Amino acid sequence: MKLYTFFRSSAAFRLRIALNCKGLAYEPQIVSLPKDEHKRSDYLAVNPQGLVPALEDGGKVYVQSLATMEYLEEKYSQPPLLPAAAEDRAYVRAVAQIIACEIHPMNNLRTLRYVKKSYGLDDDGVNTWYRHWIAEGLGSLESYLAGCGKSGKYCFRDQVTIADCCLVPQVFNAQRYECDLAPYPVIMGIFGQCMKLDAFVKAQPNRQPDAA
Ligand SMILES: N[C@@H](CCC(=O)N[C@@H](CS)C(=O)NCC(=O)O)C(=O)O
Repeated sequence: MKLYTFFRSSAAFRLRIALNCKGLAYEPQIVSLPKDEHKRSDYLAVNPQGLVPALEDGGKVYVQSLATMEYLEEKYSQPPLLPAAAEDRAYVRAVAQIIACEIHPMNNLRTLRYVKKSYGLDDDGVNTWYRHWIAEGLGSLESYLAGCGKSGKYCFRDQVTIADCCLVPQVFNAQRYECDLAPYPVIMGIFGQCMKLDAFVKAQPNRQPDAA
């Protein structure tokens, strides 16, 4: 397998965790976002959307991290990253989507570049935008996790799932932007438990070959 990845990409980080959890080896193909390598024609030939990550397996390319994690789950079922019961799967997918569909797009590189350029924001202005959407997104995620009563060591009881693969990179991102994470004890408790696991530790940004 080849993973088109960038060390700071939280969507690529999700896949690195999922691949590690399933014990699947991959060859990293580095696509630098600050150098705009994701917009080069050779990468657009891999992923026409021009976004990282993309996963190549068996000569086929898979894009969109949630869809790709579902692909991995179907093709390489062990250990499972989804619970057995339909209602629990729906909960895990909801947690993953709160992060990947509601929080992450507001704070993506192209969004930050756009608000900076179009509204003449300086770095403080961009950080205010970033922290606003983190506070709103993590606040509602915290309420959802606490209210559902399904979380345990991880987002779903004591089973690592795709929800954790999404939660940990989002917290890394929020830490990078120095967001106040004290209001989210459930999220931070899960984060702490995940970061005791090799699969998560090895996938973190500063352990990647392009992190130098
Ligand atoms: N929904 C996509 C998001 C992919 C995405 O936005 N990746 C970011 C890096 S985390 C990216 O390539 N950004 C480039 C840009 O915004 O220009 C997924 O889950 O794969």
